[in-house]
Amino acid sequence: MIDLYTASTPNGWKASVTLEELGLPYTVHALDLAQGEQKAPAYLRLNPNGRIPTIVDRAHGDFAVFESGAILLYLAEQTGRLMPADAQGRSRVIQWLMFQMGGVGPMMGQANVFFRYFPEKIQPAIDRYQNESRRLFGVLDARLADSEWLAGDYSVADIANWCWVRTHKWSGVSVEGLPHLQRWLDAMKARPACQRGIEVPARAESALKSEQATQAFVARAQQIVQR
Ligand SMILES: N[C@@H](CCC(=O)N[C@@H](CS)C(=O)NCC(=O)O)C(=O)O
Repeated sequence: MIDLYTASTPNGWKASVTLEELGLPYTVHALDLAQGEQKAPAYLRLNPNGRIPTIVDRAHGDFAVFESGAILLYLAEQTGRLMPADAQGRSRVIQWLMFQMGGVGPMMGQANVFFRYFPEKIQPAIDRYQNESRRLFGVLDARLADSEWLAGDYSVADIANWCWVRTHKWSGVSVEGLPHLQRWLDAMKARPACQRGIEVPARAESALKSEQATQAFVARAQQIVQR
């Protein structure tokens, strides 16, 4: 049995979508990020970075894994699924996973901070992170022009990238003119495990639904960013 400590965010969904794809039983522990539950001493013993997600593998001596990319690799390696076993196939998956961890996630995350959460609108910072996110979308689009999935067969690399790219409107970054990325976004969205995974720990209300919903979401996010 796996314990999953998470919240309704792209990094959290990466873990829950992977667990859903693998059909592994898991217990969800929802953390209230605005209340700072991720900084509680007991949680910091599992995740020294004080962020979500974290898993604890109860079947293997309560082994804790933090960092979403490391969680996806651990689950893939434990099950022998969502990543090939040969060195080159593994490397291909890890390359596109690292592309998300070092590029798509941080750039979209900072686009969110400067476009949505910072009270001051610093236009060069907004432009920098939105443009860089869009450039990375172009890299994904070019890859997906040649390949159905990012790294050969469907893998944790697709899951990691999708959980971020699907939130592109919140970051203010368009996917217009990127037909292969759009095709892949649609294919990912159609997968039942992806649909279930993004409802963990709870179905997230769309922050884009109304001005009121947007403001409420931003207010909570500001509490986290300013902590
Ligand atoms: N590199 C980490 C990033 C995790 C991360 O930034 N998680 C965010 C939610 S998406 C978080 O916990 N934020 C709370 C905070 O900053 O205190 C990972 O991939 O696991």
